[in-house]
Amino acid sequence: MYVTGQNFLLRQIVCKDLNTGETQMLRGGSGLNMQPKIDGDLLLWSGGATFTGRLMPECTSVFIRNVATSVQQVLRARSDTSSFSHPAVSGNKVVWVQHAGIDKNNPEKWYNMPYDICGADVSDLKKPKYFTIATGVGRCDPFPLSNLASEGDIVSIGDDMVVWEGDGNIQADPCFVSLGRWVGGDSAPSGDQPAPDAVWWVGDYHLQSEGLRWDSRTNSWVSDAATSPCIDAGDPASPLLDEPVKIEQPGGQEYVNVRIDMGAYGGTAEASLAPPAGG
Ligand SMILES: [Ca+2]
Repeated sequence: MYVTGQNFLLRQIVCKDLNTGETQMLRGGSGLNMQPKIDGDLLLWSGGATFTGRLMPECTSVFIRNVATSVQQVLRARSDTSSFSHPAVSGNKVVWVQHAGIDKNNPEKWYNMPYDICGADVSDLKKPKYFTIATGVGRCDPFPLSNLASEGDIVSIGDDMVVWEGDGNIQADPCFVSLGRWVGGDSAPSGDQPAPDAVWWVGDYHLQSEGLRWDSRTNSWVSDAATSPCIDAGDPASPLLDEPVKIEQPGGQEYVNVRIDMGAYGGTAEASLAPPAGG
């Protein structure tokens, strides 16, 4: 019989068959097992991390078990830079939340990091067919140990429909004029680190538009070859704030603002304006 004692963070999955009354205790090989989901004979959960007693981040794996055959395996194995959590299952398809590119020793690469929605067809449990459903759709801590109890569902699946919690960001190239980047430096960079003598060149985060885009260098409205999907894509309930309501250009072309923009210049007098509809 399993006894938790005082180590309330040692968790396992308990599985009770309502027909036989039989109860099983299931683990993924280590101290933390949580977020169980079941459909048919397929049971999913996340965990596998050893909790050391300190409130520090831990990455987790996703486990799968066929409760009829007792075949169990790691569906996605955690690493120091990737964590898999919040599984859900429907039929032979499973989904989960994936955090990639994290660093549990660096808070900036742990807290509130973007997550992907991934999944697999597990018709053959030994040969899952993995797929990615959407990338960078929301943000959360991969495994918020400090707040275990309040961790809610993020993704679910029913038949062939997957639903998830997103954060309102749209998944498209925002078409900034230019991105900030490290430039120069005589010595070779190492890994992701810029050369020690490189300098940060501040980007221009105005949104490109085939309509009107404010050019800070010339202090004038210009047109680009592309139009950012972030123009007029802000909160529909928000007022325009300082965005121009309408601009008429010489020649009679009229640019109308229908909604606040997303991005750094949304709500400002330098917000880009979309090209006229149909033109
Ligand atoms: Ca706008």
